[in-house]
Amino acid sequence: MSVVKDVTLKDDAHTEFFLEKHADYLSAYASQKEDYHYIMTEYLRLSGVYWGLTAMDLIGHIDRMDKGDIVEYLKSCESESGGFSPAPKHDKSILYTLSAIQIACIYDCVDVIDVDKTVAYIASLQQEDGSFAGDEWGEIDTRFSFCAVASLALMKCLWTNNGGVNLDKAVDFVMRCMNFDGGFGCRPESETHSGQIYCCLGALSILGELHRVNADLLGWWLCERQLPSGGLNGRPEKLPDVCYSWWVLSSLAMLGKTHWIDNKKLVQFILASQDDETGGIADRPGDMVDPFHTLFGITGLSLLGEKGLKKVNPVFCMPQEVIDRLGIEVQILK
Ligand code: GRG
Ligand code: ZN
Repeated sequence: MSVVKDVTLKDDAHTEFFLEKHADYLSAYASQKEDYHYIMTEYLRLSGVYWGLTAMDLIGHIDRMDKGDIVEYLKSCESESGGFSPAPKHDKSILYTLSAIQIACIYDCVDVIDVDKTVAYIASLQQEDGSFAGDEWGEIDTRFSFCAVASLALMKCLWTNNGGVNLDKAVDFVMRCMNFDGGFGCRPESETHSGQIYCCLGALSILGELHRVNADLLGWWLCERQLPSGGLNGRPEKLPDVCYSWWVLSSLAMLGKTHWIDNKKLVQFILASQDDETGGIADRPGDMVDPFHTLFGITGLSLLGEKGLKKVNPVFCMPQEVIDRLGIEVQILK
């Protein structure tokens, strides 16, 4: 028997968007470097910087972030042989390499990155079957296929000067991770998960191969992620979580099917997950806020057309104006 796990929104749940409070929360988070939570999350710092910066840009407050400080930090994470770590003296990985490139693109300063070495690092992670390892330890995951393709595209090195990356094989591997339900997992024969769907559709969209998916079957699976509370879960029988307002909704956006879910109810769920005292957005109403769910609540609201927010690109999870400035086109199904 399948059980629907869900939450109930309170009658007095928040219904307005606390834009200024979120700006205060994100700018304080970036400056309170002695804070316990900040210190404990060092192992993912560079992605944390990308989450905060993107959220601040989308709500029109990027000027409150310290560009000099951020670019200097980014440089301190760059490896001699190419690639980025989350923090100095940590291991480099393709995850933080993408975050570094996203930050540099938002600040229009890709020239601070050693592009040739970064491309060589990414190319060195591709395997014979077209998949990508995340780092020198060799774990394979479709997340890393997305990171590789998105990083090359943002550096304008996807189609030429890509260090020998085999794009056909990269597509073949992603397609081998497609399941009977139309969704994608982290490796061939792995269970479908919304986060991996975002990564696989994103990679296929950048590579212009999105027409290979079964859009109706996958669209149906994705809209079944909406629960009576309006929130989305990442897999059947799981609780709703604000971050799936990004992983699921951006996937529907790539398939041209955001109208297949109840947009109004999803907006209500995201707004109910805000903290009106501290600012920030949590995974679900009443939980502790964090920068990750704050970004994906904001990007979800942006895809839903919430007023006062810049448009987010559904593939790169960056302001659309940045993608336009770079002259990058992604494939979106009609
Ligand atoms: C540029 C936005 C962006 C991303 C870069 C790293 C990456 C590429 C994508 C990650 C995709 C992913 C796997 C997202 C899911 C994250 C998540 C909430 C995982 C938790 O999964 P479970 O199964 O939790 O532990 P549930 O919600 O199923 O209970
Ligand atoms: Zn989450």
